[in-house]
Amino acid sequence: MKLRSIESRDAQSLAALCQSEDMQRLPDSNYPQNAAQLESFIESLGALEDEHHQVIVSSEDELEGLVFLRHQAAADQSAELSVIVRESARSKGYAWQGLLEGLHLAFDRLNLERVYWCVEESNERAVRFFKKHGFNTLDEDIPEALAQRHTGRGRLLWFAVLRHDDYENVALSRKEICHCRIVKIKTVPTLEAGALSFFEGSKDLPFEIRRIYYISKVPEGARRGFHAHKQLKQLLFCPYGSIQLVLDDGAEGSQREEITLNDPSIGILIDRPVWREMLWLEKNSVLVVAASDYYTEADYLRDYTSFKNYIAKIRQD
Ligand code: T46
Repeated sequence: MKLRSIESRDAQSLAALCQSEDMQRLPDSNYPQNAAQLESFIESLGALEDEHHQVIVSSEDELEGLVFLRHQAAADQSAELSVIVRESARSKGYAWQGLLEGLHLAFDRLNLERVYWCVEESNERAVRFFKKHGFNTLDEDIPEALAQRHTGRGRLLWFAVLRHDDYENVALSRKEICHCRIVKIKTVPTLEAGALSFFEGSKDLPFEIRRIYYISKVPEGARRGFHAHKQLKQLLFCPYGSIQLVLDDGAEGSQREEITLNDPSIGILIDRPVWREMLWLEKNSVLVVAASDYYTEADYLRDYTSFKNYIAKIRQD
């Protein structure tokens, strides 16, 4: 996926997005809701060479969402960020990628110092999304002008990111995901010639490596996995691109947890029977796996109910 400027050919798809519940929740978004008005709105953005409004598009240039920065305040170089994705683009990583790209836009292209956004506490899906990605709600008072724009809405949770925050890795500041360790792979930077990452068999991993496999040439949006292993231990990492990994430990009442692998120096050590699903956020991203044993189909649990039963049984024993 990527962000690009809005063009008049987007008017039709944008009109549908503007009528969505998420868009309706935003006060004074300024977006007209029918295609004809949107076309003139888009023309006016083009005339202003506006960069504050961008669409999220798939690698096939299909419109998946909208990112925009509003109410830029000169005093503290801040702005308010909104990310809206169409319903069919949910759970495919577009919202997370859109948020990251929106922050890049704010800090790298528009030179802002601080970006705010808020969600209604009752919007459980959105609250879960930000918490899951490691963003903490703001404790400090938010600027008066900002708060005033949202008066009349339900109780709001505010978030803020500063220019120098490590927002890309905010999710990686967690130590584990679904009880599986997030591992820092040793990485040696080379001046203007990239970086070299390595791990050494019995020194860096709690198992002997018997097999290495990698998954490549996957189109954007494709999903793989949907299974767990009974015994196999693995280190998963993404040396190129961006892949979302979803893990589920099968325990009663537990939540599925997600992490975006987009940093060659980060690995996930899966050393227990955990259900896994992988979503390719960018085409051609590569997933590499170092495994503790040879390939054997008998170690797979490829049916979710069998996996849950298996977990219930080992907990009982
Ligand atoms: C895992 C996730 C992260 C082999 O013949 N040898 C191998 O070493 C592997 C891994 C697979 N295969 C065969 C089995 C299937 O016929 O390759 C085919 C595709 O495997 P699968 O559908 O299991 O691929 P993914 O991407 O769903 O899962 C893979 C691993 O299989 C799995 O262990 O944890 O990556």
